Amino acid sequence: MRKPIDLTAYLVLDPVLCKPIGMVQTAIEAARAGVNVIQLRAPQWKKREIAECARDMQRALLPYHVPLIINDHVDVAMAVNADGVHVGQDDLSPEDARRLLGEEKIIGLSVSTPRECMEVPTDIVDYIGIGPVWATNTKPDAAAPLGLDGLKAFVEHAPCPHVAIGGISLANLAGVKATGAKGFAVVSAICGQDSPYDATRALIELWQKS
Ligand code: TZP
Repeated sequence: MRKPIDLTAYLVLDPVLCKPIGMVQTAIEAARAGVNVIQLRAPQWKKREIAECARDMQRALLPYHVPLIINDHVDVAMAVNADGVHVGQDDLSPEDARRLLGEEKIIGLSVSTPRECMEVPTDIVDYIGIGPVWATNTKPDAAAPLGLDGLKAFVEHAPCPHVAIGGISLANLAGVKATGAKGFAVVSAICGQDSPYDATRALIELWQKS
């Protein structure tokens, strides 16, 4: 039996948006403010750079006990002994990721269509990322936005723990919570904000009281 994972507030780090203070400092501030999971996503980086950044981040995150998930690259996750990996529909399959990572690591999978949601291998995947809820500049090539009604339908049929992603901000977070979603994942609502700490606190407090 794998350990349950708290997905309430999930930060996805983006190196471009994090430029002002960097990925590691952004992760520290968000962890200090209470995020439950951090994912390192740097599609424009070489794997060596991702691995180096992941190691720096692991050292920095030690006091906070926040799991670090690597986006896409199972080999990098293995090399740095990350807590898990998040894969998309075109990446290495969850089955292969599980074969490589073993039973203890966290595996997340992105889903954007009802079919993808129905076909989630729930014996292998720990959680799904549902989205994009709204179109977002952070991932212009994302699938068609679901909107709140679409998200609600996914949430009602979600076969395993889940987190909503895509265009989520303070302005629409209460609507996301009202769909019954168990957690929210954000990039630009934290990365690149004047104070990632304050931005994270504000999101978590609003989620808790919505
Ligand atoms: N997957 C679906 S949308 C997205 C990812 C990684 C980006 C979300 O970024 P933002 O800035 O929170 O809209």
